[in-house]
Amino acid sequence: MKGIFTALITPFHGDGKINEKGLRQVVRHNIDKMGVHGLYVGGSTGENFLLSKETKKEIFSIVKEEVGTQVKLIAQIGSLNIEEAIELGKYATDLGYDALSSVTPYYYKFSFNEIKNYYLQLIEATGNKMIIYSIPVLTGVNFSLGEFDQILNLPNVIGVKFTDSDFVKLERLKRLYPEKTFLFGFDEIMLAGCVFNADGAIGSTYNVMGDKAVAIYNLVQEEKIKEAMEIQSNMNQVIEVMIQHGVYQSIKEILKLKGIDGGHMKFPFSELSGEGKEEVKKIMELI
Ligand code: NGF
Repeated sequence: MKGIFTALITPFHGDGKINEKGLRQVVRHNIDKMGVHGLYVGGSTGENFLLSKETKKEIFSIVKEEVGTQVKLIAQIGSLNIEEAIELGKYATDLGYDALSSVTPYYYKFSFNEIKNYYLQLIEATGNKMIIYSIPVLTGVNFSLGEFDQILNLPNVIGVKFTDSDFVKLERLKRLYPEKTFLFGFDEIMLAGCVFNADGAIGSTYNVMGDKAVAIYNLVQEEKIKEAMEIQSNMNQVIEVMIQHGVYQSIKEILKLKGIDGGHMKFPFSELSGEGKEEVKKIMELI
C-alpha cells in the first residue's frame, strides 16, 4: 500500500445513473496511461456521499471487474449509517478489494470515543484492513496525536489517508508508526507530503496527472527534490485553474478533451461553466 493512488472520479449519465462505459475507460486510462499504483474508489472525488448504497456497490463491482489484480484497490465505505458502511465493507471485501477506508463520521459532533467505536464495529464486522480517512477540512474531525495513537492501535488499522497540511503531525506520526501507511491527500503539496515521509498519495487530479505524481514520488525516492519541485509547480498551474472552476468538473472536462468519457456530475453539483471550459482548454498543453 505505497505509491500513487487515484481518487477515482465517477462518470454519470445526465439522469444521474452510472455511465459504465465511461467508468471503465477512466479506469483503463488510470492504469494504462497514468501508470498509478492503485485506485481509491468511493471517495469524495467519486461524489460518493451523494449516492445510494446500491449505486456504490455497482461502482465497486465495475471497477474490480475492470482492474482484476492489475493495481491495488481501496474501497471507501464510510457512511453515517453504520449498517450501510458494514454492508459496503463486506461487499468490497468479498469482491477482493485490498483494503477498506472509512471517512471519520461527520455532521454530528461525535466524541472521540464514539468515532473510535464506529471504527471498531466496522473493523470487527468486515475483517479487512482499514485505512482511516482523515480530512478535517471537510469533516471537522481533527485527531490530536494522542487520538491518532489510539486509532492506529485498533486491530487491522494499517494506516491513514492524511488529507491535512499539518506536516509536523505527519512527521511525528510516521516517526511513531514507521510500519503504518500514510497516504497524503492534498495534490498541490504532495511533494512536501512525500518529503515529510508519507508513503505516497491519494488524489483527484491524478485521474489526469497521475503520471506526474508518479514521477514526483519516484524522484523523492531518489532524493531529487529540485526536479520534483519543477513537476509539482507545473501541476499546480493546472490545479489552480481546477480549484477556480471546480476540481471534479475540470477533471471530467480534461478527460473528455482526451477522448475519455468522464461523464456528467451528480446533482446537486453543477456542470463546468462555459468560462471553465475555455480555461481548461488553455491548460491542456501542461497536462
Ligand atoms: O477533493 C478533495 C477535498 N480532496 C482531494 C482528495 O484528498 C480527496 C484532493 O485530491 C480524495 O482523495 C477523495 O476522493 O476522497 C483535492 O481535490 C486536490 O488536492 C485539489 O485541491 O478536499
